[in-house]
Amino acid sequence: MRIHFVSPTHYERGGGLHKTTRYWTSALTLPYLKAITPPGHEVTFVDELMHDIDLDHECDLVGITAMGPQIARAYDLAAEFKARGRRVVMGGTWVTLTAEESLRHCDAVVAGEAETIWPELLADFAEGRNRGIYRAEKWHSLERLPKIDYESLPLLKREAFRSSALYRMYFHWPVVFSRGCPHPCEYCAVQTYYQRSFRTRPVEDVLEDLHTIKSLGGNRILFLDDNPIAHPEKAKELFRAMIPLGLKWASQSTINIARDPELLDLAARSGCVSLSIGLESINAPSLRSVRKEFNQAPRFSEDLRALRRYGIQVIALIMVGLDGDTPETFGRTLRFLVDNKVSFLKLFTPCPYPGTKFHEDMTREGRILDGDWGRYDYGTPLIQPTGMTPEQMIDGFRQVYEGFYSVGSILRRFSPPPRGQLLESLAYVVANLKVHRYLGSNDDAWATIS
Ligand code: B12
Ligand code: SF4
Repeated sequence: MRIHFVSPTHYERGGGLHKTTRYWTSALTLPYLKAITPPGHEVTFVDELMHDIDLDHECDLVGITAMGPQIARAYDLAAEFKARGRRVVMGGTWVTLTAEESLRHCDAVVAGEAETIWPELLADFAEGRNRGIYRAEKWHSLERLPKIDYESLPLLKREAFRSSALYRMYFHWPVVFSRGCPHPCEYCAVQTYYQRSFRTRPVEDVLEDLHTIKSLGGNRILFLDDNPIAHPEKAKELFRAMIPLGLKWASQSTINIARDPELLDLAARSGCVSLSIGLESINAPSLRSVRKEFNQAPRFSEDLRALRRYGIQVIALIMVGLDGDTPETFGRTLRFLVDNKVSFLKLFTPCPYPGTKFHEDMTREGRILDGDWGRYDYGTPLIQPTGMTPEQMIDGFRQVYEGFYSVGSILRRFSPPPRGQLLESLAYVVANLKVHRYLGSNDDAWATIS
């Protein structure tokens, strides 16, 4: 069969498609789906963030992935392809958690990990059969995962990578070490999708990927993991093995990385330069309201100091408008972020992703304000907050962003820069100034910083 994989972009508020000409990393879902497709099929793929989709592309089967607000575009694309006589299959986090709904938009849904079930679906389709929902019944061991062709990453600009030192510093090569997360945060689609399971790949398999990337000239890595340190001893084994490679890497992580001195030391020595950390709230009751109390807000300042001592830049992820927050929380949050010299900030209004406990609770309590999946982005009031009005939530959201990315705040947060990472700090100052300029000139840009 001729299979065409598609990763859609999301709609902007005015209805246009969000596009970019440059992106700092690339998901590897599409080349990975190609790698796990059994031999004998012809596979092509396209990521709409940077490339246009040809709805008349000659193929027998279209496979669509989607995350977050991309789902609205994904459903529209599925309808377009179906109208042109193509069979459409969808997969990924969102459709896994809404399999019945998603099936109304396409011919079949792959729910869960595709490794075991995708060959079965293809065999069925080749024989003219279709079970509709193909649910993976077990987790893959993650041992000896098929290799992707790193040169085919959909968002990698190969020519720019060869010719521009700046682009080489900017582009982060994606690598997966683990899947899942054992924590119970109720809003989180990851723990829901993985049912709080957690697995790591064998360290030698990850090293093979890292060597491949090095051989292509890459030295900046982005771990696509949600919480690579969930098994600290496994993470230590990886970090120890990475030290001789001399790479720089970034990842998401829980704040627990700052609370294990050996882990933090190994992370820094293996090249960790920045971490996106879900602090979520500086308010203990707000953390409790979504079962993220393991974060222990009162320890944040000490934790951030520990990370700073190693020169690790922190990208703070914060939710505003949780139960427990009031209008007064915004000012305190901003002061905390500036006083603790956080390098970069992503704010989120609470998002009730379908399938999560949070969505279930908000539905039961009649608090969902918007059912348009295309608005399930970072900055739309999607739930009725308890300690403020939705308008106050959005005003506070803007107020924190405006204050955080003001020139005064940027100066305060980067002077002095963390020890030993001058170049990284400079890159972050530039990124901060870019956001400052962008927010100043785009009224509706607040929901799209990524
Ligand atoms: C890397 C990543 C990103 C990157 C790169 C994305 C890119 N397009 O380049 C960045 C940081 C940019 C990003 C952005 C966003 N992301 Co993101 N991202 C991830 C992350 C951490 C890993 C995804 C990944 O590549 N995994 C590795 C691949 C191999 O696995 P996979 O994609 O799951 O695919 C497997 C199966 O799902 C299945 N499958 C997937 N698609 C398909 C399609 C078909 C046809 C088939 C057969 C099978 C199949 O097969 C694969 C093999 O088993 C996930 C968390 C997670 N662990 O899933 C979040 C995640 C997918 N992101 C999410 C979200 C919400 C976003 C954002 C809206 C912002 C945010 N809150 O983080 C934006 C949206 C971007 C946009 N423009 O709309 C949510 C999605 C929630 C949901 N219910 O949809 C997740 C689950 C994180 C979370 N905490 O909730 N993201
Ligand atoms: S720690 Fe992060 S990835 Fe894990 S369940 Fe909580 S929000 Fe999800």
